[in-house]
Amino acid sequence: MKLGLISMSGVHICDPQLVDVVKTLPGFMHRAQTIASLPNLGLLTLAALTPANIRMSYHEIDSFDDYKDLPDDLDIIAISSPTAKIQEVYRLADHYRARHTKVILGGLHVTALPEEAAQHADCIVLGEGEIYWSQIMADAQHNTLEPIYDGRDQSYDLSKSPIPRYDLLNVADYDRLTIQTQRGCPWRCEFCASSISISPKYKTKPVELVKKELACIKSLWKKPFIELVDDNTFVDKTYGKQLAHVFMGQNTKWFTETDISLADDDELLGLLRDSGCVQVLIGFENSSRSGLENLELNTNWKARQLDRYYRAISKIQSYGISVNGCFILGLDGTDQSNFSDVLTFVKQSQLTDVQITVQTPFPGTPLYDRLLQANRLIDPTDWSKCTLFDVNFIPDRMTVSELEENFRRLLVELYAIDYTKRRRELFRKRFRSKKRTLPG
Ligand code: B12
Repeated sequence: MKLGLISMSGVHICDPQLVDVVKTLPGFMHRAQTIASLPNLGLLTLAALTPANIRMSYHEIDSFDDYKDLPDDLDIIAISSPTAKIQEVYRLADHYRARHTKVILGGLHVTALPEEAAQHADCIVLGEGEIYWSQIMADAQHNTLEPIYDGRDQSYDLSKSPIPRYDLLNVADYDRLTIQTQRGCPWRCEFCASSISISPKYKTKPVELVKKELACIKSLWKKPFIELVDDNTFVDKTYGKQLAHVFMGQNTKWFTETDISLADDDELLGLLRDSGCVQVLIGFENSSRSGLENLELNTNWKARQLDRYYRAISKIQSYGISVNGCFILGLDGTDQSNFSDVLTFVKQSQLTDVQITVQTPFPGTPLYDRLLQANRLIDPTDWSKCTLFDVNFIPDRMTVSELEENFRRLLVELYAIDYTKRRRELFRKRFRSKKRTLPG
């Protein structure tokens, strides 16, 4: 049996005016190109659970049209499915099924909308893929593939995680490689369509396993840059410290995503800097109280942190770890004045890097359900707009075109080449020269 693991990859923006604008912004393009070359860790993980008697290949394509680059003797294909390009995935799936190649679909979008996905697949997999993958492969070999494997009510034990098959990659094609150390998040942000949708429970991978994954990457690439594809790495500070020790002395730079509670732990910050953590990405989400209000559904956590945003950024950066702040524009409770608020916040906080996105109602999120209910989705099934840069909802305090225009303008202001350089130079001058020795 020959299995093709196919990732619909690349980055994607629909709005042609926005595409024209971003082309003129080297800072934006550079970040987009860097992340666009990340591999599909989900598929590499499933590859590691695939029996040795199945011949297997891994492919990244940008759109349906690239199917011509895929081998033409595949018996079965497994495609990964971010929402933005799901229509391309369905076209590819339909194309292969017409040729009697079996199609397996799984991932975040399929888990959110199983009935839709099932129309284009011989088999859909819901929830974390590892739960049923060995069985799916055995069933496929016996020609007894079920139409649905539903792992949504189960939680995969990350201590059983296999080492992803990084060896299937031509590592020279990548700027950085990824490791996942945790799934889920204790916070329940209304918009979040990330790992929480397949892992409602926050859980971490044992650090011994992370160490093995890092060693595997280093056997293929001596001095890699590692991006942890986590949603909130340092919820558990004790775990964070153990993780820092995994990277210590490895001569490896790394980056991850977390929340501002990181600023509360000086020992952890010191360890992170000494272990090569160069940047943390933090979802501040907005700089205005009205925008943050009720965004986090459990305890309104995000709004409650606003007063300490400046102090937290300054503290983290003082350890030589730059902060990449993420902001969402178009949140309920914000009007056009919010664009200049965010710009002022970025300037005054001295954030080194910044990412802005437009509020995006991904299927399966509480945000999607709320906006659908309120009749505020422009096209409830236009999944191609789920890019984080396209507007597919009616904002509550501005028009759609006001949101789009102001967003484009803010992008130009934040990513202007001079301003981007100045932010990074300021950080380098103030913080990067400092050295810190390990405690104890
Ligand atoms: C790395 C990454 C990328 C990489 C690689 C994408 C990839 N396919 O893995 C690149 C740069 C290409 C990318 C692009 C985009 N991304 Co991205 N990306 C991520 C990131 C940071 C990590 C993903 C990851 O590696 N997770 C770890 C693996 C192990 O988990 P997983 O992929 O979910 O896989 C598990 C299950 O879902 C399942 N599974 C997944 N696929 C399959 C397939 C089969 C057949 C089966 C059985 C199971 C299965 O099994 C796996 C193991 O349990 C996430 C955020 C995050 N922290 O998760 C955003 C994220 C996935 N990206 C997102 C978005 C919006 C985009 C873009 C649209 C951005 C843009 N404007 O272009 C594009 C989409 C491009 C496209 N082609 O559609 C959203 C997607 C939300 C959604 N529901 O669709 C996320 C969640 C971030 C967010 N802000 O919400 N991204």
